[in-house]
Amino acid sequence: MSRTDERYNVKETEAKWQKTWEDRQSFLATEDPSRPKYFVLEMFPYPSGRIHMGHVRNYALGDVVARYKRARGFNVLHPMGWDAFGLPAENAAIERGVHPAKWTRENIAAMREQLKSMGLSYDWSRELATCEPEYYRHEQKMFLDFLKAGLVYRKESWVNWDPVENTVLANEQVIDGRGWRSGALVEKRLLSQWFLKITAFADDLLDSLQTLDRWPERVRIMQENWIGRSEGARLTWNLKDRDDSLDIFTTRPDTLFGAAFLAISPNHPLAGELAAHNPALAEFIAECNRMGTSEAVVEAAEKKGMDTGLKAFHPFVPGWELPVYVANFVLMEYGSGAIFGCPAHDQRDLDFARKYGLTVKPVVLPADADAASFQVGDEAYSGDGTLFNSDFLDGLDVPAAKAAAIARIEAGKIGEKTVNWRLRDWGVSRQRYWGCPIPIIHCDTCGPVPVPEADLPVRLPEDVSFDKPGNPLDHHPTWKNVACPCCGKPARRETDTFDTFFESSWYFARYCSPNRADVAFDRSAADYWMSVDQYIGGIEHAVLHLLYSRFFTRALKTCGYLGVKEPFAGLLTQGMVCHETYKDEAGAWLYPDEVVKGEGGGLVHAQTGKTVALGRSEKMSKSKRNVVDPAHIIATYGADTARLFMLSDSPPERDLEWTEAGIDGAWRYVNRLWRLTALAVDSLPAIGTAMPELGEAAAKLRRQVHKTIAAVSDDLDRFHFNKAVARIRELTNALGDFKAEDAGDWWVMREGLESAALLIAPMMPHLAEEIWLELGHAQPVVDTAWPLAEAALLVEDSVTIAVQVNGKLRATIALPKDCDAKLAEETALAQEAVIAAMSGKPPRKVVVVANRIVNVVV
Ligand code: ANZ
Ligand code: ZN
Repeated sequence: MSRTDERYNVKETEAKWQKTWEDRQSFLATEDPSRPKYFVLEMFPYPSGRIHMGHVRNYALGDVVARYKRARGFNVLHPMGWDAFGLPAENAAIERGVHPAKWTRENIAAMREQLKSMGLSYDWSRELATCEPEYYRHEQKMFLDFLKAGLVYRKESWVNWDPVENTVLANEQVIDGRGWRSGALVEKRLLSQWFLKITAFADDLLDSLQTLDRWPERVRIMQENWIGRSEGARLTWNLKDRDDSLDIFTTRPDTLFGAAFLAISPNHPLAGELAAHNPALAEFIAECNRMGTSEAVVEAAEKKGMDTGLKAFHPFVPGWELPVYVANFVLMEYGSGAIFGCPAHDQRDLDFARKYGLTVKPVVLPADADAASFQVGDEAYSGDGTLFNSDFLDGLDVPAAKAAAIARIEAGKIGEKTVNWRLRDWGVSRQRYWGCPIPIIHCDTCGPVPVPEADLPVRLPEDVSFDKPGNPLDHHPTWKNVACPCCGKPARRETDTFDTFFESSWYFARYCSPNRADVAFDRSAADYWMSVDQYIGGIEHAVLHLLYSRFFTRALKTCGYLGVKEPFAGLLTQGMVCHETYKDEAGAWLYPDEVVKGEGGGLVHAQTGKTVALGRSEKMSKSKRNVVDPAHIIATYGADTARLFMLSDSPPERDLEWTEAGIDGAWRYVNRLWRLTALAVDSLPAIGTAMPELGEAAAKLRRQVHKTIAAVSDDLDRFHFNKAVARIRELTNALGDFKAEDAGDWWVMREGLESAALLIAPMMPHLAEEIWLELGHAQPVVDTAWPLAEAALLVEDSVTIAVQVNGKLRATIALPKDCDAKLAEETALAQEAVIAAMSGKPPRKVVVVANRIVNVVV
């Protein structure tokens, strides 16, 4: 068979190289202080059972970075693991009777094989699964250390209760008033919970965002908003006919003369007290609580209130009484759970005032408005301006008026300047089985007692049943019954487990020494590897996971575990993988492989032939069936093709449109590059052959080769993977079009093919290895350095000039056109042939004729 007919055998080739890398332990990482380190990490997956295209994209991106940095001489750590606790495992147990541990471990095994088939350069010896006691024992210890350090406390608090999942949800797990997984309307309940004091680091979490200059601006802004620092004032209002007062928080003390009412949260203690004698108010409060009082719910809901009948005295104007309402939009968890409302300058207050017939008195005059006629209609005015209708504040601008009002408040000792944070402490208790047990024992005499360190880990019992609703740990017959570590009397274990964000808040550091049983991290290993140099994952984790990890790293530093406070120095948030959607005539979603092109060119159902409606492209999701299974793609076209397509079509942070044509194009490229090599290889000069004289076309091609090397390196440094791929494809086309005739041509062909193999290796590592081997190299690409571009070849106008030693031609060199004499002289004297001709003597004279010749006299 001639080589032209040979085909690239993807399956065999990819399996062969995966085995080679494994046998050679190519990706095993060890600390080596003599080399610069590079820790690249992709967000670890939840072991749902199968990888999806989002995973493929995420891990392909990470692998390019890892392999590229490796080739550039970095000591790379690139690990993988499993975020293995969580609800789906329990749901599987409830629905299918399979134990969460078994379900999870089987899923991990299946997904590990899938990941291995992608040829990812992971150090598998560092694999971890968070559901194993070898992992979670360390976080139990961390929790106890945080407790000692004052970073943990227990508090009765209102929680979001998901009536379907039977569990507490974090605020951020409530989306538009519904549970993030169940979609059920969330209710309020009062429970005793463990909290981590993330607010203790609020200032630093905010300020340090400035230092994260390799994070996307957008993510930093999201974090900033989530932390939500507000400068304002706390102010006390005296209540009429009561020996009592009300504290409010405001960011606009300048608008105090425009106040129309006070409002307290339905969960404010005063509201509760009044409701005890006021059934209508009690009913109103109950209604608010049914609706939920989280920010998201409140934002969406109609603003409602009820007059309590109480009056409050304005702090600056003797005798001015304002009504006090209970209002559904005032959150108990923010500020002091009470506000003053200024309808003219706050939209919510305005809507409220219109509804309940309260006065709307503007006190800030916009620059172009007239004081006599300015009015507020349906829209509150929240901009800048000059104060009016405001006594001692009249004539001041907003910032000055804020300062003046605060000065007066502080002078009168009725309040002070304060800073308020939107950030709340992190409630970590979950009434769930498949999570890390909270290492606490409850004793009727001693209260909550930490489990002694010697008794860690508190293992999750595996003999549990899921036939009753609620927490299996709670109804396990024996597990929770233990003696109190303090007094020895019968006591009960805490049956709550940690929020699963707990595990993902420190896993990155565990990778530094994942097999140490005695400690969470080997300190010197952590000092060597941390922080993660490049973290890659979905934008959906832009707030919580990243914020919790930043907090955890600080808490671990406080407790002496780690030396750094920022876990992730660089962050890349990748876009989604999208696909067209299809519906049949009945409106049911169809899978892409159920749809074909009909005779008329329109889309039809593959079996029934009936018309199919094409919908817009959306994120691949099971619910819309617009998914393509990566396993199928890899089995058909190989991992390299899938990886190449993932990288080539759009920049990583943007959404990617999955198309049949795109994957086809990638597949054809794989074959083209392979065939190009196979056809050329017999004509190529041996490895290491000195460069012969080059004709014009060869010199030109060579310049393209080196320009490609430089540009691709630059692209990869900036994560412009799609551009890098496009450039390598251009080079491949140029090599394919090149008609090699003489020795110089073939020499450049070799250089071009070798460069293409090395440059494409981070994206298509298997094909690169195969080509490299075909080109005669004994040492695989994984152990070969990144190619370097010759500077002189990067300039568009380069000239080839002669170098003579004592009048005899010894070499030709490529130089930028019109370059300075010094570069010409240095380059000439560095040529091996020139050095040889000089036989160790120093040059007596060097004459450079620009763009023509370098004459060396010895
Ligand atoms: C009077 C006022 C006048 C306000 C005005 C705003 C505009 P941020 O920026 O988010 O901190 N507020 C205070 N506590 C609240 C609570 N527990 N629930 C709901 N709203 C609350 O917002 C601070 C502003 O939100 C405060 O300033 C207060 O209304 C309201 F023209 O006070 B302001
Ligand atoms: Zn006790």
